[in-house]
Amino acid sequence: MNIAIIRFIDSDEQLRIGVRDDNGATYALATNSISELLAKSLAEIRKVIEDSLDKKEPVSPSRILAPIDNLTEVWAAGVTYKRSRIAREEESDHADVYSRVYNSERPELFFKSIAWRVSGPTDPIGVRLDSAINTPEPEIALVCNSFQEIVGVSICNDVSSRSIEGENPLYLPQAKIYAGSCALGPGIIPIWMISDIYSLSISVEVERGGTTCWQGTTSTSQMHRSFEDLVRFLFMNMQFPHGVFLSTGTGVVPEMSFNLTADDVVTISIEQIGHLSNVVVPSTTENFPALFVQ
Ligand code: DO4
Ligand code: MG
Repeated sequence: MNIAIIRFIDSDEQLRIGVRDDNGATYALATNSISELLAKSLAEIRKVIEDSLDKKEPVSPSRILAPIDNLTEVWAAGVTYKRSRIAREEESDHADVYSRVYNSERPELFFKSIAWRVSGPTDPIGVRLDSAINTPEPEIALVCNSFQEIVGVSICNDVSSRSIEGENPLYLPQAKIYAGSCALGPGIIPIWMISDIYSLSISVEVERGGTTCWQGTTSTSQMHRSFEDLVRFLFMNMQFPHGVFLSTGTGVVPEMSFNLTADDVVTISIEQIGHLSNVVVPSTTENFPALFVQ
């Protein structure tokens, strides 16, 4: 049996944390938040989940939210796959920056989002109005607790502006952080449920006007670095008392002529983890009102 930790609104409009099984049944989890769970050790988290599966207190989600809350952060790694290195070299006048980081011991790690800005599986994702080339980035996200342990995995869409980053690598925060640029979900799969984290297929499909306009596939076997090493660098000289999501980089990048646009639907599928689908809208305040309330 596979299970996912989910954050949701129930039929009484209450925000809850639960565990959903393969059959779609959801049971209440004895925690008030994802951040409270991620403050615990892996052994404690496993016990909370197993106790809830023993008790089987059924709950009825009416809306699934992004599986992140409170002070838990999202960070991301870049240029961890050869395809990403080649794509950055194509889009940038500073190609050597990317080949140097690809071959260095120290990885590229960047801040991606605070929890309240993250889109969940029923929210839209955004494209910047001042960006000529936008792209989805399908990535496996490691979910780490406060003890630097990888306790689970999820799906992250590291939506990005290729043209803004390509213009100047110092524009990276603007290319990566804006309303609707980070989607996570649908849930967190506990790490002990994953059989081999280094051989999971990752695919992405963009649907436009009812037909597929771009798709791509890779596998975590193509990663140029180890997940443990990315986590080690992230926690070096920094604590995450409420846990952290670390998105591990994309191995699928479209050709330069592709531009993600409003009304496209992006679906990312990762083996053993699930599917994350989001509709694309312009990245305006009006389009992301829900993200301003936790
Ligand atoms: O170097 C810029 C970011 C690259 C990135 O986000 C990725 O490789 O996934
Ligand atoms: Mg990325």
